[in-house]
Amino acid sequence: MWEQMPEHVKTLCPYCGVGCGLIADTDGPRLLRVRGDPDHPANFGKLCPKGATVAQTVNTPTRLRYAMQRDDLYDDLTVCPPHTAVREAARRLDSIIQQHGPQAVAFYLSGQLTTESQYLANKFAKAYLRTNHVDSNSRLCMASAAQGMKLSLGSDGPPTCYADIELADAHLFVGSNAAHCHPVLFDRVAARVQKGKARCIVVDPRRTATAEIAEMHLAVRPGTDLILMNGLLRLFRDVGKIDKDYIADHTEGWPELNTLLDQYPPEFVARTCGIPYEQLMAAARILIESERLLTYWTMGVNQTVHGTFTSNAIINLHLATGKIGKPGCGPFSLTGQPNAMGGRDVGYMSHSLPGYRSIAEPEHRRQMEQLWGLPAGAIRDEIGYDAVRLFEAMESGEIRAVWIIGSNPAASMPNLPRVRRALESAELVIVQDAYYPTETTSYAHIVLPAALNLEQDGTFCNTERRVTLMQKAVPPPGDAMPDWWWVKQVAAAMGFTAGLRHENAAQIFDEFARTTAGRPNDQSAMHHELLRVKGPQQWPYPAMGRPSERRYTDGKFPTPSGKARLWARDLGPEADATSLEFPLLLTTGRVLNQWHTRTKTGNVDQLNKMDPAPFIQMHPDDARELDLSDGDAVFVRSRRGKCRGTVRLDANASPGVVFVPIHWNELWAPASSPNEATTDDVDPLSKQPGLKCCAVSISAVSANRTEQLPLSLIE
Ligand SMILES: Nc1nc2c(c(=O)[nH]1)N[C@H]1C(S)=C(S)[C@@H](COP(=O)(O)OP(=O)(O)OC[C@H]3O[C@@H](n4cnc5c(=O)[nH]c(N)nc54)[C@H](O)[C@@H]3O)O[C@H]1N2
Ligand SMILES: Nc1nc2c(c(=O)[nH]1)N[C@H]1C(S)=C(S)[C@@H](COP(=O)(O)OP(=O)(O)OC[C@H]3O[C@@H](n4cnc5c(=O)[nH]c(N)nc54)[C@H](O)[C@@H]3O)O[C@H]1N2
Ligand code: SF4
Ligand SMILES: [Mo]
Repeated sequence: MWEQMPEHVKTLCPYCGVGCGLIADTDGPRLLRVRGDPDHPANFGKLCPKGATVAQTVNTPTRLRYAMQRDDLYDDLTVCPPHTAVREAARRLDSIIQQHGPQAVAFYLSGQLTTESQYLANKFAKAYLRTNHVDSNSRLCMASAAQGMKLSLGSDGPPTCYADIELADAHLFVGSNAAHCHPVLFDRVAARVQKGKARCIVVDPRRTATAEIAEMHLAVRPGTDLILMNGLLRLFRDVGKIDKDYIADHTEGWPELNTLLDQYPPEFVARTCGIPYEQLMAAARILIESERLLTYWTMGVNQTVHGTFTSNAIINLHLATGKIGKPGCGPFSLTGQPNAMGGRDVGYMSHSLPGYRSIAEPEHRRQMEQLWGLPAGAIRDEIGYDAVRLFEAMESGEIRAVWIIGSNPAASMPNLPRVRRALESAELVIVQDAYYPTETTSYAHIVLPAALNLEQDGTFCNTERRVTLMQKAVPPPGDAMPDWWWVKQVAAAMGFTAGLRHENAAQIFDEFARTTAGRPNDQSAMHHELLRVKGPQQWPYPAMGRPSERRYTDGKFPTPSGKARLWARDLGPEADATSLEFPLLLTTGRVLNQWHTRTKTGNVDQLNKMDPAPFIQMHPDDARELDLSDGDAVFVRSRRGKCRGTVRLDANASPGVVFVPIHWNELWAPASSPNEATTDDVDPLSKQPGLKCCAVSISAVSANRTEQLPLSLIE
């Protein structure tokens, strides 16, 4: 018997952090199509091609419908009833904990899960199992921006809102290809620029679709954005366009920063960033002339080994010019995944706890112990492992079990040769996913089928801190269940029931919301019923006080002094420097019509027609030097590994920089994942790996004939 469900259900797009509202049209049990929700303040009915085709990703032959298990990786996975999978997961986790302690167990979570699932998994691990090795794919994505905002402003979470887009008269994009990655948001910017109401500058080594609409494109050398941001602020200062009152009243650290800026004269900046001097000066003029500036930044900044420093430098520009906390102004970190904001709210990183609390702070641990009804000292005081260290510790045998929920690390982590060794050496790998197979299920001992966001109630929080209730539109297929449900079942089978008795997502949300009371991300007055009746709401949404769409409007910051911090950030050494052997830089990223490892978009014909195949984007000058032509098969080699691909000549690339999209990995294009080559060197402050920049060499496959021969013939 089918559950009776309404036929037009309000939910959300499962893809990017713009967080567009969807209406799912069903005939009861089946999803017929999705439309943009005209009432949702993120999109007012608009959708990009990915959002518009979500219905085709829900009921595919590749959906994971049943649990599976095997004793070891030499066996085949066999289908089993849910209770068997739960019992096996519990038994094997228990046995590892008995022998090696709880810290031999790790969780790897995702910004694509509901806040409720993120919260419960994090609580189970940190409060009951007592392991802080809980990290997430946000470490590869938002860690540097989050850390940058925390250090500069006292709190993670962007201060701006979408309504600022129409109020700004200048838009600066640093390392963001928003035209492809945040399309509905970018359309609002493009509309303003095209009407001549706002100016736009794009900083990206490649001439992207975002750069196409901009008045100015600065093709920076990868990894030099910090120098550029310091250089720009220096030019503001030199023409007296800083806000001395704002600096004095609301910030600390100006004298040190002021001194540092002396080291960033425009000649040096232009030369080091690889941009013409006149362009730098013209860009500075546009920004200096603007009254209301929004600076968007994403992976071109975050995924570098100094992403936190660059985030600080971006925020410096806004603080020193007083362009923050005012309409149409502010540093605007764009969130990648649909609910990475929710994940950060619940503290699903190895250093954090719910309500923007830190494991490292004794008072924060004490507060969470109280909220969770735990004895004092129950939460471990040592910070858990970040994603890169987590897989390193798996390789060395320190971490023996990992439960991966909603991510595909065997494709998306840097330095895949190491990640594969790590997964192979783990005693227990539990993979909870909505699709099968994935690159990561190859390493799974237990596979648990997850419901998609359209198949459950729950919340996502988008880039502008807006929480939307998603209502269940259709039932999940087979034995698939919401992610939190699997966590609760395994916990119960291990004997942890107190504290994990939640019957539904609404109850989990209520408990989570209480943990935010009085915190910078206060949403303690929110609950599912309120979101159902009043629609999506932004935090802060406190029980006491007023909600607000913009933060820091009073110039007060959640730091001990109440002031924001200006940081004097100087560039350290390059992580993976070019050399004679590896003379080119590899950068990686996205295309408009594919999503990450393609478990969803790979099923959609319309999308695959528009972005059909992987490629290696290369400037014609580089190709000429290497005697390569369009369509040639090549190897990309780095100090860690190599991948193969097909050259696409493109004058929009920067000379010396090749770009490979991240979407085609082992399942779709064997031996072609750029992550075979990328570096797992991390930003020391955020532990985010420098996925955007590594030194490589390129050579024609035909010039490497020996590599195609069996080893026995070569020797
Ligand atoms: N279509 C689509 N949209 C998505 C996603 C997707 O998979 N597909 N994923 C979502 C997620 S999780 C994320 S995190 C976002 C990512 O959104 P973006 O960060 O906009 O996307 P990327 O393509 O990873 O990188 C953006 C740009 O950074 C540039 N870049 C590389 N190195 C540097 C550098 O050193 N400096 C500068 N200034 N730029 C550099 C690249 O050339 C690229 O154009 O997209 C979200 N939206
Ligand atoms: N070289 C390079 N590598 C990168 C990046 C880059 O720019 N360059 N970007 C990094 C960034 S920013 C990100 S965010 C990561 C993304 O990397 P991943 O997180 O690995 O990417 P996805 O393919 O989105 O993986 C999500 C997995 O969860 C499954 N899934 C979807 N919905 C659900 C659900 O509701 N529940 C469960 N349990 N599973 C679900 C999907 O089928 C898929 O297998 O990649 C990172 N890796
Ligand atoms: S812009 Fe992002 S949230 Fe909106 S429809 Fe496209 S992928 Fe979905
Ligand atoms: Mo991301």
